[in-house]
Amino acid sequence: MTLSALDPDIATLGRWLAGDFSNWEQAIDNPPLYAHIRVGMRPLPAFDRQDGSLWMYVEQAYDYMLDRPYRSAVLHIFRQGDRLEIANHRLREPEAFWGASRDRDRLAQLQPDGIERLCGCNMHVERTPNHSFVGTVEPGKQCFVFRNGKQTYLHSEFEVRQDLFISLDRGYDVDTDERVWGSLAGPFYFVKKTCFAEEVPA
Ligand code: CYC
Repeated sequence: MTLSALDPDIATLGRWLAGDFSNWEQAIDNPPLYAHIRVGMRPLPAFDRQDGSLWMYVEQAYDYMLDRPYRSAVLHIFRQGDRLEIANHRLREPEAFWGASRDRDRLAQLQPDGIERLCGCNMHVERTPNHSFVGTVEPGKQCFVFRNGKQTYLHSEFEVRQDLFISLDRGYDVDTDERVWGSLAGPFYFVKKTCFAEEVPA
């Protein structure tokens, strides 16, 4: 059985996202405003790729608690007409895979029945003329996150370049639209420290 080739834009986006990122430079420059955070993103070998799409595992952790990430997810990157789209999924047993973005053998154990799609949380993604992709969460304020005792909706935007991932996630109160959580100061700048691009299939 031969696997169909990845969509070329998906392959590029996947290679740029695939890595172990850190905002160390930003955290050192602005200690009170930015914690030192690591983001690990890596393709998932056990997932179907018949349709030109790509599946990746992502975890975000404080650098001093790398094996206890505060968020992990599975991303499904697929084409939607002229743009790309990323469907976010949660893991049914996140703890079982904590740290797996740095352990490919453990990552290979994650199977499609171990995840569940998050509705309202797709990212709409466009390629820019300046060698980057930009994305924002789908319109409608339907990506719900319960945090700090409040029901919030997510606003999220990101930009990715070959070695840089810039992201801004914030949660807003569903009733008052007041900001409840997320960066006060602005986007996080994550620099790629280890590259996993060669794991994205051709
Ligand atoms: C949540 N961040 C989310 C959610 C999305 C993204 C969709 C809501 C769904 C979920 O809980 O998983 C972001 N999804 C993305 C991005 C892409 C994507 C950027 C493109 C690759 O497909 N996020 C950061 C900061 C950090 C942060 C470093 C500090 C503010 O980038 C936090 N994001 C953060 C938190 C949540 C979140 C705390 C809520 C998780 C929860 O409590 O359930």
